Amino acid sequence: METLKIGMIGYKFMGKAHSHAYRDIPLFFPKTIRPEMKVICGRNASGVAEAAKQFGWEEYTTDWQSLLQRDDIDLIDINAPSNVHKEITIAAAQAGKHVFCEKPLALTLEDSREMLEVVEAAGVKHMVGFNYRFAPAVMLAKKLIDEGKLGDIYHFRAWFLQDWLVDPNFPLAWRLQKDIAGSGSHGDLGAHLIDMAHYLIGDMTEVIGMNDTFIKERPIPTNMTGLSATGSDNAEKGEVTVDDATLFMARFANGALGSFEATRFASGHRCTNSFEINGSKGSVIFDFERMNELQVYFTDDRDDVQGFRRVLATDPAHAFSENWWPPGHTIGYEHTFIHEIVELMEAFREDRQPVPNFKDGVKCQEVLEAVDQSIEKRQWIKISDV
Ligand code: SOE
Repeated sequence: METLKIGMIGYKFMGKAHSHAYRDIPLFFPKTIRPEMKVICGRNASGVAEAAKQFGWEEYTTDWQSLLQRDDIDLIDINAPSNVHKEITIAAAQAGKHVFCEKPLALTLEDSREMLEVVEAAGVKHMVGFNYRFAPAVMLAKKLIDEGKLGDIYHFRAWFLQDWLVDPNFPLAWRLQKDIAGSGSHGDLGAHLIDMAHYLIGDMTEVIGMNDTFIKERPIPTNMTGLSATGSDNAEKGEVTVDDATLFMARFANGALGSFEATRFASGHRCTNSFEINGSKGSVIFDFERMNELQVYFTDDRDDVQGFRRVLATDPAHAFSENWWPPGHTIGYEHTFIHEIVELMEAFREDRQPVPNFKDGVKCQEVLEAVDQSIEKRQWIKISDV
């Protein structure tokens, strides 16, 4: 197989990120399978037509069902809002298409489990879009942990802070409606932290959380919306049905303790997606806003140079970096998607499932659900009980 023919559903923020990745792969990763940008699909004919032209798709359509029936499509990329993930995934897998779906996989744990069952029964490849794993500095943290360089892991603390909802007049976007988004900061931002924890530390055994919705009603949008939408003075308001912030604590199977904070109300933080890991032999700190760097500390460094050092993860020794620029020439947000889709292409070349796949999506959803149950019941919840 030399090429993979893509049909993509959704054309906004993630649609652009994925399209950009498909375009860049032949240029920077010529040895992997080449994605063919066949058809882009969306509900609004003029919007999707414009996106097709701008992003470089061969064709566009507004009919996702007919897209799934085409013989010249191998994989369906779903980056439309979360409430349509399940229906499209199931129909795509049953039509024999491989599926790449944005996170969170589904509105509920139950739905995500059903999606996993269907893709497994259909024997197709499946991937879920946790892109931050693919920052080379994060992959360096993973390597150090796997090599035992940090020793026994005691702490994983993670925080994903944004501030785009601080303005009470920010409109009631789809991301604030439970029936479309599933949850708020929890599923949107917390899901990334949970996946990062699974990738770096391993399984969690139990969790306890708390959340709040600080602004309970917002103006109904008249014409929107992206994250950059500004305040609306529409007098008509609607109820916010998701969490604005969710915090939780966790125990990991390996004995480590975890703390997680996801919020859209951290004034001044645009996209602070960070973690710190402390082990018996050292620590690492990652901050997405400085995504090329990993702060590294080793307990056995000489006494007179003890302290965190800044490692720039852009050398050929770092994951994916040989395909980019000379050392020190940094990469950005869009590269996490390129690396993620290279992994998807490599899975086809090597005939295996990509990672992270729907099993990882379900594992994430289990923790999301356990945290929600713990908030409702005001008690610790075991992951094995959800
Ligand atoms: C919005 O909060 C958002 O774009 C998320 O939906 C993404 O998953 C995250 O990567 C950045 O923030």
